[in-house]
Amino acid sequence: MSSVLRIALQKSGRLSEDSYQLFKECGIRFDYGTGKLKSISSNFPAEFLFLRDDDIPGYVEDGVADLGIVGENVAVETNRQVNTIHKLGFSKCRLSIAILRGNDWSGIQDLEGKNIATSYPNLLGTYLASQGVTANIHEISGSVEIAPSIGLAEAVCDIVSSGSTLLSNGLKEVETIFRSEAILIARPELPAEKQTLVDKLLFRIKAVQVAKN
Ligand code: PRT
Ligand code: ZN
Repeated sequence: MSSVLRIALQKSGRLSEDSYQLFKECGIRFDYGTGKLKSISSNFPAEFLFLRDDDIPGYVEDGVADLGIVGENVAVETNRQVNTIHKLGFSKCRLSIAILRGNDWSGIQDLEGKNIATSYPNLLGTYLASQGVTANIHEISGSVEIAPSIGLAEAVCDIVSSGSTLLSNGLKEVETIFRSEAILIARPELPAEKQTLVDKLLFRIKAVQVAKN
């Protein structure tokens, strides 16, 4: 049986449109957006799986998918054994610490012993440890920005893009701890015939990127 690459993409969110567009520009056709959870390409040996972004690194590690597209922030936070094979240049953002606008800031040591709300406890924990700061990390899955104004935490650590969400929640960005963009990840130890397909795909992706620059 000939090989088919299984590629996991975010079903619906900030990575989806650019991910779908990338394959389109690579000349790889498949249907999406009809509520389907998977789709076979009509002109390339690939099958696409549409998933929540947080689940993608795990599926790739387990070999359920051979490749996936996720934000670097999610790839690092989930800490799965996957290989980053290419940076894709879209969905750029940063993970930053923010505090109430009216509060003073003299540096990361201000957070010693404080409460910080985040959906990225691993990335934040690693950063604080590297700075020699001990703080209480409160993991929350959404609406992190509201935590300081309701007294849950003195600071947040969240994804920032334009900065308008921080602004509208009365917060100011004081420290960037991680910069992210969409990346293509692969499962370790791809069989040779799948690796050939990955090489073909990468060749096309690079050509698309060169054409855009
Ligand atoms: O449903 P699913 O779990 O698949 O999606 P999700 O809601 O977890 O993720 P999604 O679609 O919001 O984001 C997917 C990826 O896009 C993230 O993991 C990042 O790598 C990247 N990305 C780029 C962003 C943003 N920009 C972004 N602005 N992810 C989130 N945001 C959020 C942020 O959390 C905050 O609430 O947007 C708000 C801040 O935006 P600004 O422009 O107001 O600063
Ligand atoms: Zn998610």
